[in-house]
Amino acid sequence: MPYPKFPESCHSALCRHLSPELYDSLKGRRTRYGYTLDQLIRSGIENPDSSIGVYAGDEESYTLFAPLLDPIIREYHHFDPETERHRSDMDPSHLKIENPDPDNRFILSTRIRVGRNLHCFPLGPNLARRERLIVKCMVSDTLRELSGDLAGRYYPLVGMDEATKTRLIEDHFLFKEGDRFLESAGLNRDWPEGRGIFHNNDKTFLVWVNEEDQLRIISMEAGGDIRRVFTRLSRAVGELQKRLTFAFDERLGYLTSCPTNLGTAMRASVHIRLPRLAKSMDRFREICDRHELQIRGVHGEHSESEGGVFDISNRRRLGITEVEAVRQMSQGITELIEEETKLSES
Ligand code: ADP
Ligand code: DAR
Repeated sequence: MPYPKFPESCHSALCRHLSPELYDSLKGRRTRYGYTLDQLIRSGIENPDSSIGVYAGDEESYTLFAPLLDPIIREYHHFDPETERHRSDMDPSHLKIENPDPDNRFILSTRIRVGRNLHCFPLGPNLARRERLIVKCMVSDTLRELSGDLAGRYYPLVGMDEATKTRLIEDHFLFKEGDRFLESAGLNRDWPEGRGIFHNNDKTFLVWVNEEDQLRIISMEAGGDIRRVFTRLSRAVGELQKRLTFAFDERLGYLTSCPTNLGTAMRASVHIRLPRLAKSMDRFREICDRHELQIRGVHGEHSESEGGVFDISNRRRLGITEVEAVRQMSQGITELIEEETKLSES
């Protein structure tokens, strides 16, 4: 394939960091699992409106294509993969925070998720059909062994009726389908085979299987008790890693298909109603930028806010521990609530 032609409108990390010279130096490389540069960049080529534009196909992608991936990682995470090492800390006893909204005046719900992929398997973009089914069996068998408040059931997408699927998506439990970025990256191949969702009876602990990552491990509940949500997630991840080995790199932390999720692979978010700040978006964004918070809509990535409700979460995932990222998010939410209160009293 010749050097791609990026349209003028393209502002992705891919088009900013892939020079013709770098393309020529990497285009002949292939990982042990057969993953190539063209596969790595396909999503960003087919979707020139991508923000990043690349997806790794296996652990080796992060070393073999490091001349392209390292600058993208450095820019997004403000972390230098050549000189820094990721640190992980999921110990809830280190998380000294209070509920930023004990009277439930602003925060509707809290959700904290981590992405994980199984060591010794390719990542999603490069998983063969048979490998994806093996991953599904290993993960669903492990989930079936969980007990107590984590006990639940795995629901395969194959055979799930449309009404149930729609309800789970609208209730924010299940992943959306048909994402064009994931499609181009090869993450939707053989859909819906091998995909599904596990959840406990209260739907406060859920696991997505074989979406963008092989596992998205999720703890969520109504209200703003961020510490309780984190504690449940930490306990669940601890149980799973007794039985499963996750792809982990000393420099980059937990490895994921998208480089934006490396490190903790964690997104800690609240759905929060801020109608007055919604009318002062410059001030809203200034507070979020200062606390390195990301603003999403009520249906997650690529969606809009509704009725003054926003999805606010940590933006950084790499070079920061899980405890530090949750603490930073909580501090940012506290300031947003203080500002919303001030605006409502003015
Ligand atoms: P991810 O968080 O896994 O990167 P998305 O941003 O697409 O993926 O969000 C996935 C789903 O989780 C969406 O339905 C979104 O509305 C829901 N969600 C995210 N944060 C919260 C929250 N704090 N409370 C309830 N639902 C949430
Ligand atoms: N849409 C892709 C990925 C951006 C990060 N979000 C993920 N990984 N879900 C893009 O390059 O814009």
